[in-house]
Amino acid sequence: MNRRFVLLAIAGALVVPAVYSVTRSDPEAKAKADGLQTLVSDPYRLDKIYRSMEGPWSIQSGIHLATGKKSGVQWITGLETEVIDATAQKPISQEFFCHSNLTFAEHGRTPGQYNQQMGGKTHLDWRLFTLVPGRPSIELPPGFGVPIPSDASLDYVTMSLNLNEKDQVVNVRMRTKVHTIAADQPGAPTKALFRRALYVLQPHGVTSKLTPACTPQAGMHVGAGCAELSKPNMSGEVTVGKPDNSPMNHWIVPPGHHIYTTEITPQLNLPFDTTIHYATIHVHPFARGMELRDLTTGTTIFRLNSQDWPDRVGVAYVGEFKSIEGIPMQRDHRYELSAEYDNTLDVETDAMAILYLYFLEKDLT
Ligand SMILES: [Cu+2]
Repeated sequence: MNRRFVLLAIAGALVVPAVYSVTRSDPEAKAKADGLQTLVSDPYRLDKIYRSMEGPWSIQSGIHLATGKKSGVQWITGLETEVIDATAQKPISQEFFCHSNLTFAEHGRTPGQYNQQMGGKTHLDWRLFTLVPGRPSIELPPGFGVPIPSDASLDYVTMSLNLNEKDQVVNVRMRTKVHTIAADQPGAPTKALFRRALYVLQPHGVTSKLTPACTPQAGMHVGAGCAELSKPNMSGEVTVGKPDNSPMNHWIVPPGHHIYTTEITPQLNLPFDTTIHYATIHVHPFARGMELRDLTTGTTIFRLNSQDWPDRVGVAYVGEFKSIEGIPMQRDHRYELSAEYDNTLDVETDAMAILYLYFLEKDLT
């Protein structure tokens, strides 16, 4: 597979520029040829307060990123979503963004089948990219990408929310640019990444008083929630089940300052020793940041901060980690994830803390 990629890349570099300039006709084709695919969602009418997972949402389904079928592999190198006015289609306040998910199409092949199609050398799961409040775009480091079969069918789910605006109706859409390139194009990545989501878990989850939560319910689309599941079990597999005593990824934060910590070694379940090249987090309002620690060496790997809007409820910014060199993660080390919350209200609030990591595929690079 490795050698084939290189050959394709070389062949592409020689042939493509000539063909390139002739085949660009309509703007959509041009955008695709330039490595961008733009998706505009249905309009969402925000006429009252909509909390996380309560806002209007939609699915754009059956998306195909590849312009031709020649290459066999299509890379995704980044994703950006912008909240725009529904009519004028100009950017407006990003506070109305709940989350978005780029996934394999729900009724298409399974991630296992896609991995097989990629020669059994990839570790793709349903989700390719998730964007969350404070992180409206992800751009992987130069030379890195997530490879998928070029005939893959994708779904894109976007959801809005409204935590503040009570006095006027706001009509929004989500406009998304997928950064994508065929493996045979010049400048295509050579280093493949796979994604993992790791959760801080707490013994007592959110009860009915704060649900519907920011978590998918059974029967919902695979891309519907900002978390993959309400209950990641300790083997690292995912289930959406009846409430029991398992720790939950959505919990209550009393007033005051709190640190929540979970050992994530079982969730991580790495296929091999590898390196982290991109990371970002999902948290709820009143979070201050998350930290990943190596328990075996007793060192902090990184801390990613979170900032709320200064004048309204909501997460305005979350940090990211990006590196070409990468940070080693070892299969036989133990790791811990923690989240810091500072609830400045005099009532309870709710919390989640998810770390999204992109790891180097060993057998594809
Ligand atoms: Cu959430």
